[in-house]
Amino acid sequence: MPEAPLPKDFLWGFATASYQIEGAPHEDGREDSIWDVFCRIPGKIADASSGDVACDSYHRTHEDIALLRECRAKAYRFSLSWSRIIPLGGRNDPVNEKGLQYYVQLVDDLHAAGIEPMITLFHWDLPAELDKRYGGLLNKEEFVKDYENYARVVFKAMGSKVKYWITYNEPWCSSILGYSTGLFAPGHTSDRTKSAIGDSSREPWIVGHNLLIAHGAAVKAYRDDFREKDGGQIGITLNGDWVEPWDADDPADVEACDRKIEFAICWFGDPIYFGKYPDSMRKQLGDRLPQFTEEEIALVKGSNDFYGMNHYCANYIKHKDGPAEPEDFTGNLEMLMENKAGESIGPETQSVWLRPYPIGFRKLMKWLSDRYGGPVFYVTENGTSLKGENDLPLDELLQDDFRCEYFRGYIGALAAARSKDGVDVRGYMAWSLMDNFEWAEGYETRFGVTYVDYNGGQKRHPKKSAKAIGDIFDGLMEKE
Ligand code: GBH
Repeated sequence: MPEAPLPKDFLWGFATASYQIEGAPHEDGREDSIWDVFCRIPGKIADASSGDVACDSYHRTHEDIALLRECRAKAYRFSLSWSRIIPLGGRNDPVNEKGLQYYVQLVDDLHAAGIEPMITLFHWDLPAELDKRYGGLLNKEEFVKDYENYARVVFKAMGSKVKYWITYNEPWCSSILGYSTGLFAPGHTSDRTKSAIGDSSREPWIVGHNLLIAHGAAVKAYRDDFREKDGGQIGITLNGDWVEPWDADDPADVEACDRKIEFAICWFGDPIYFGKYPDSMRKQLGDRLPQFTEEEIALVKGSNDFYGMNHYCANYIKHKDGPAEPEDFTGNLEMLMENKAGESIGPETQSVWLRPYPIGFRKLMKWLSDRYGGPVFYVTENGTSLKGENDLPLDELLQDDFRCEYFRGYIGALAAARSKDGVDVRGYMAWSLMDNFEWAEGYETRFGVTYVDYNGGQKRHPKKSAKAIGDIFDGLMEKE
C-alpha cells in the first residue's frame, strides 16, 4: 500500500459566517452591523433580501450540528457576530452576556458532538454604530483599540475551549468591495452613481492597513495573555485565486500574473511575513499606500501562527499598457475567463467570477508556501455554486454532481500539494455547510452542500456533496 497523502489527524469540515446564516438580527440584544444597514439600501442586494432570517441558525444550532455529524465533519469554522457580543461595538460599550453565551453554548455543543470549533472573529459584519461613530475601518486610532477589546472579550469567554482562531476573513473584500467598488457594506466608492461618499483611489489602502494593524494587535493580545494557558493558534484568512497568463508567450502577461497575486494576496501576506508591502504595489500606488511605523511593523510582522487560505477559482491575466488608473486595485491588468486561444479556464457556475480550475489550487499553495517559507496552512474555504441550481426541482438539485466533481478535483489538488510538493497543509473547510445569504447576490446563488428551503421553514436537505466530501477524505487519509 502506498502511503496515504493525508495524515489521520488532518482536520476537515465545513465553514459558514454569522451574517450569512444566523438571522435573529435583533434578538437577545443584538444591534445592527453594517450589513443590516447596507441591505436596507434599495438596489444593493440582487433579490432585495437580507440576512434577517437567512438559515435561522440562531434558532437551529442543534440542526446545524446534527448536519455536521451526518457529514462526519471533524471541524466547523463559523464566525461571531460582533454586534451580538458588544452591540454597539466599542471598548467602552457594554458586553451583551446573552449574545456571548450563544457562542459559548455553540462551542460546548460542538465539543459534545466531537467537532473541533474554528472561530473567525470578523467576517465583514462590523457593528454599525462604529461606522457611524467614527468611520469604522477608516479610523485607525479607534478601530484598532475597539477590535482588540472585542477580541479580548471573546478570548476571555471561550479561549480555553477554542484552539483555532482567525482574526479576519478576507480583508481584501472588506477593503476593495467595501471601499473601492462599493459592492459590499459599507458601500463606499468614487462612483457617485452608487454612493455619495468614498474615494476608491485611497480608502481601500487605508482600510487594508488598519485591518492589518488591528489583526496584529489582536494576535499580540492572544499571545501575551491567552496562548500559554489556552494553547491555541491564531492566524488570518486571505482570499486569492490562481492566475494563468492570457498569452503564455508574452513575458508581460507572465509578469502580470505575479503582480496580480501580489495585489490580491501579498498586500496582506507580505506585511505579515516580511513586514512590508510588495514593491509592485508601492511602485504603482506610491504614497496612497500607507507606510508602516516601526511599532506597526513590530505588531504585524510574524503575526501568523498559520496561514488561513480561502480559494475558489482561477483567471487568465492580460497586462495593460500605460499607467494604471488611480482606482485600479488589480495591478494594472485584466482578469479574463478565456485565454488568447479562446479556451475557458473552467466551466461556468452561477457566480460570474468563479470557474473551477483545480490544478490552480495546488499551484497557488506551492507559490505561497515558497514565498512565505513553508508556513502551516489551513484551507478555511473552498467550494462552488452551480449554474441554474436555484431553478431546479428539489430532487434534481440534491444530485449536485458538479459540486461533487469540484470537491474531488480540489481536494485531490490539496492532497498533491501536501504529498508531492511538501506544502504543510493541515486542514480544509468546505464552503459551505449549507446554502446561505450570498451577500450582494442574495439567496439566488447557493454554495451549500445542504439545500436550505427558504420558503419551507428553512428546512435543511443534504445534497449528494454533503456525503461526497467525507468519502473523498476517507480515500485520502491514513486510517486510524
Ligand atoms: C467567500 O469569498 C466569502 O468568504 C464567503 O462569505 C462567500 O459566501 C463565498 O466566498 C462565496 O462567494 O464581485 O466580481 O468583484 C470568496 C472570495 C472574493 C469571491 C471577491 C468573489 C468578488 C468578485 N471572493 N470576489 S466581484
